[in-house]
Amino acid sequence: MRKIIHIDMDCFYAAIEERDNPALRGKPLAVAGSDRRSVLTTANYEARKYGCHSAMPVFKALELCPHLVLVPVRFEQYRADSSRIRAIFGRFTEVIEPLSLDEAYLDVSHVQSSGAAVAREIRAQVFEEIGLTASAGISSNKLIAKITSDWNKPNGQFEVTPEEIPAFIAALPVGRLWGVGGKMRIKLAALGVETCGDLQKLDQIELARRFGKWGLELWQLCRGIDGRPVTPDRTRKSLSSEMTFAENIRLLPELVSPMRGMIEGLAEDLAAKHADRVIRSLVVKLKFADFERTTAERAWHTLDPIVFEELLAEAWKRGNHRTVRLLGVGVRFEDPKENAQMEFFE
Ligand code: TTP
Ligand code: MG
Repeated sequence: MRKIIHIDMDCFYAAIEERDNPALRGKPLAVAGSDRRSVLTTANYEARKYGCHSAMPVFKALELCPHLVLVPVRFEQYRADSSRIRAIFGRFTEVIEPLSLDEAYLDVSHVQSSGAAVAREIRAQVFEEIGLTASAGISSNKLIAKITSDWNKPNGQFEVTPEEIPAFIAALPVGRLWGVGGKMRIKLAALGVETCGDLQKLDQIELARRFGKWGLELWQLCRGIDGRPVTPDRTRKSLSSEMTFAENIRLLPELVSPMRGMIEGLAEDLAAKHADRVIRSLVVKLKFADFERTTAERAWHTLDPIVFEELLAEAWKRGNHRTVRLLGVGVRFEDPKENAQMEFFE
């Protein structure tokens, strides 16, 4: 039986700011960019009581909580803490899969002690040495470990043993499953499905018919089955988002405003989950009415909307008056291993 732990630091950036500046402790606090239109990267628990949360615009947060203390982002510090925390994980296992600066899966199957004991020990060492609290979920697969890491958040942990999985999953709202977002939830609700237990009543054929390959994955997930291994070397090569239009787009300017929204979403995703990666290039993809696709790409290191617009114009031209059914924007990352080598030779 595998022993998987998912660890997630508690209000990570805000906790670091409180640790480094005791005057901030006990006050509602948020970490935000300095740009006029910037959004909160995170809020501490004091501020969350007022409804402040990640990705909320600063002006909105101040409406909810006028005495909210705002501090600027210090990525270098967060990265440094993140790598010290990872080093602590490394004392227990080599099988570590980071999901972001503050989150990781650990496979501790080979460790003698129970998963819960290992998680408790890791959290104690992180608190002792780094001065931050973490929460953990423990189970025999990634799916359940991830879901349960915020069950007893902050500064807590929750274990679901293999015997407990069937009862645990049956009561779980389907929205908690990986990949079941707003739209999917609405579709499922229309079928009378609220919990994973409800979903278990649909057989594989029905799920495949309605949702394709994803339906088959759902069939497993709603039973608490997840065989994905913890993969230490998972380095993403790119990150992108795509939008298929309800009606094909006829004019180039009509693509610009949806593209801005997508770039903002991408920026949030990058800050939240890939802050440790360096951008190598920007990419715009179009799919035309006849399903032919084209991509335009340029070496660039920041999410520059002007560059995206130039790439969009370039891709658009190739359409030669065809209408557009899908727009994608994305970034390609530098390979961190290549960088490590370059540093070595310098
Ligand atoms: P999370 O783990 O999602 O949030 P958190 O650690 O702040 O709070 P929780 O106690 O609920 O785990 O994200 C980790 C860090 O990533 C967070 O401190 C700030 C950053 N982040 C962003 O920059 N933008 C975002 O939209 C989110 C969700 C997080
Ligand atoms: Mg966190």
